[in-house]
Formats: sequence, C-alpha cells, structure tokens
Amino acid sequence: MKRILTIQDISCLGKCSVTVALPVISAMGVETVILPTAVLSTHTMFSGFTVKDLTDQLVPITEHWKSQNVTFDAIYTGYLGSAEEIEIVKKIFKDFGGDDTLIFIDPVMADNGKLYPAFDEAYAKLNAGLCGEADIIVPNITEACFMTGMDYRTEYDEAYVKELLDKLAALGSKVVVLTGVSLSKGKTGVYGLDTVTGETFIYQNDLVDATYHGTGDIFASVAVGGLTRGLSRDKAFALAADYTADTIRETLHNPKKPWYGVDFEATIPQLVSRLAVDLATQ
Ligand code: PXL
Repeated sequence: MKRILTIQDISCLGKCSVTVALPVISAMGVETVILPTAVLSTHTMFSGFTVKDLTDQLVPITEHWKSQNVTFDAIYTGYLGSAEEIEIVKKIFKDFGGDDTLIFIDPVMADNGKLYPAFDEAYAKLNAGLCGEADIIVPNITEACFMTGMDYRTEYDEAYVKELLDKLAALGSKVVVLTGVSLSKGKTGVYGLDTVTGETFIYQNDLVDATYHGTGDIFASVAVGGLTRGLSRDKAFALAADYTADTIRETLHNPKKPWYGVDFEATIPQLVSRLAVDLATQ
C-alpha cells in the first residue's frame, strides 16, 4: 500500500485540513500519516478559536520516523502555522523526499482576495519559496496573486490566467495548477502548466453556486490520493474537481452553516467507485 505524509493543522471542528485529508486519502486506499502543525478548536473562520502551536513537535516526531527508516510515496502540505514551520518543512522534504516521493504543496493561506487571519505578506513570500521545492502546487487565484505580486481580479480572461501560471512557474515547481479558475459563465475548474514540457491542461466542470469551507482541502486530498494511486495527471485533477463539486452539491441540503464544511462523508462511496473505474480504464 502506498503511503502519504500530510503536514497541516488539526482543526477539531469545521471539516478541513487533517479531518478531511485523513478520511479522504484513506478511502482512496492510501495509508495516511499525519504531522499536525497546530491544534485549533475550529478553523480560523469561526470567531474565538483556540490554537496550540505544535512547531516544537515537528522535529522530534520526524527524527523518530527517520530512526525507523520510514519512507513516503508523497508528502502533501496544507495549512502551516508559521515561518518557522515552513523552514522545518523544507528540511522534512530534504530528509524524506527523493526521486520516488511526490512533493505536493497546497499553499493554504488566503481566499477571495484576502489572507487568512494568521498570515501576512511576509508569510506569503515564504510560502512562495516553499512552493519552489514542489513537484506540484495547487494554489487558488488569491494565493497565486499573493505569491507572485500580481493583482487579484474577480473578472479575468485566459491571458491573465496564463500570466499567473508563468509567474508561478518561475517560483520553481515542476507543475503548477491554479484552482477555482472560471473561463466561462457557470463553469469552474483548474488550469495547469507543466513547466518541464510547457504543456497546459484545463478541466472545467459546472459551477455549483454555493461557498463552503474546506473544499480546497478536499480537492487537494483527492488529487494527491489519485496521483499516488497511479492515476494520470489529467484523471487525478478531473476526479478531484468533480468530487469537490459533488460534495458541494450534496451539502446544498444543509445550507445554513457553510463554515462547518461540506458533507463529503456522504459522497465517499462515489469517490471510491469512480477511482476504481478510472484506474481500470486508463
Ligand atoms: O481549509 C483551509 C484551512 C485549514 N486550516 C485552518 C484554516 C483554514 C482556512 O481558513 O483556518 C486552521
């Protein structure tokens, strides 16, 4: 069985980060090792959340793993709490990375044109440096703008997306995939660039007109899970985009508290059967 290490916070309530990555990646048939960067009572969109920073635990935990000769097929990072954690994560990439380990970074820090409460522009620049060490990065448009210095826009054309991709490529990652890209009314999806071959790829599905928290973490978990199971890049990102839309559609039955996250638990059976079909038919 393949094994992914995911490095992100535990938000105890409000489905996101580890409470999404662990069940989703496990359901995809991949062992999921967690390295929690902090424990929060809820994610940071709730008011009055508590935080216990775990920066001082990252080195002892990973040193122990080293002593056990643990290896990972992929390392997937999401919400990291501080500049110091970014530096430690770089060291973890050195210690556990290698030709056979996919480094997959979701530079979680912002959405809808704004940084999350814990972060500032200096943190965004450090996250840009971390992205330079990745095989694949999956920022949304807001995160891409903070990392590249481009203006954030809600209305844009393909030329704007391509310019953002080129600037992201300059950070150094092998593949850059911009999420939440809408190129026509009623559609949304991903626009990617393979910086090694110069090839671009697009996947658009129907926009479900609702906003819920934690959907970026669902998307990233499915993409890294699919890639680790051996799906092609196109199939992995299509599966991630479609499953994210399915979970949002499912959650429309429960519209009152969008910050509680999506009801992804109800759609796990569809994820598992589509993964099996995609693996068998590629
Ligand atoms: O879903 C991204 C995320 C993860 N972890 C924490 C967050 C957020 C987004 O707000 O606050 C703690």
